[in-house]
Amino acid sequence: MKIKQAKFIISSPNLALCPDLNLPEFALLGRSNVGKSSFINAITRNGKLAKTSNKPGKTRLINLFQINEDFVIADLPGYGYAKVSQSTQAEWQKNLEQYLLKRDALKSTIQFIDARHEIQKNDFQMNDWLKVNSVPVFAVMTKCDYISRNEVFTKTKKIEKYFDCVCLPFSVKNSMYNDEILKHIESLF
Ligand SMILES: Nc1nc2c(ncn2[C@@H]2O[C@H](COP(=O)(O)OP(=O)(O)OP(=O)(O)O)[C@@H](O)[C@H]2O)c(=O)[nH]1
Ligand SMILES: [Mg+2]
Repeated sequence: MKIKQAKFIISSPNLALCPDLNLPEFALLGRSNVGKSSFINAITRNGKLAKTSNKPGKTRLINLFQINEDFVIADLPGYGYAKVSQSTQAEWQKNLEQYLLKRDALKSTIQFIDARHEIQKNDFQMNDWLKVNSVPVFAVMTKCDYISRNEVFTKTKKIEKYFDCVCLPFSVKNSMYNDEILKHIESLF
């Protein structure tokens, strides 16, 4: 698949305010700062589409982006960001769970893991929650520019084993990873 057009649709605080777009949807999950929003900009080759930041906690809402007339990406706030109040965190968790459990168009979640770090406790918790609730997931190991080619191979295999799902490598610095990920997304339409 070639990405010819990518557009921002809406920022929504909850499922009820997400419009029906009648396209397969993929939601990005992962720790704050792992590179979810950067992924959207890299695959669409539009550095300004999704807001990124080197400070965690940039993405606060469910941000929907439409790719061609083919699919939708939902950029979600990252987990593990402690700087918001407990009540804000609880509210967001409720909204997120509702979105993940009830969004009819959702074909799969994509769980992002930083290539530099081991899988963290909250990554496992998120992955377990998805499995328990039968929400489909595959993994993307991002920031692969920080590690060697050998490590890319061994680390993706390790994530596949731990999460029992496909794990594909990615880096915003190297477009050679894009095609495999887009091909996998397309196979899930
Ligand atoms: N070297 C490198 N840096 C990356 C890569 N992907 C993202 N980054 C950097 O990581 C930082 C965080 O990226 P974001 O895309 O804002 O992270 P996020 O997961 O959307 O974060 P939240 O919105 O807080 O959940 C930014 O400084 C990016 O430039 C990558 O593949 N390689
Ligand atoms: Mg973000």
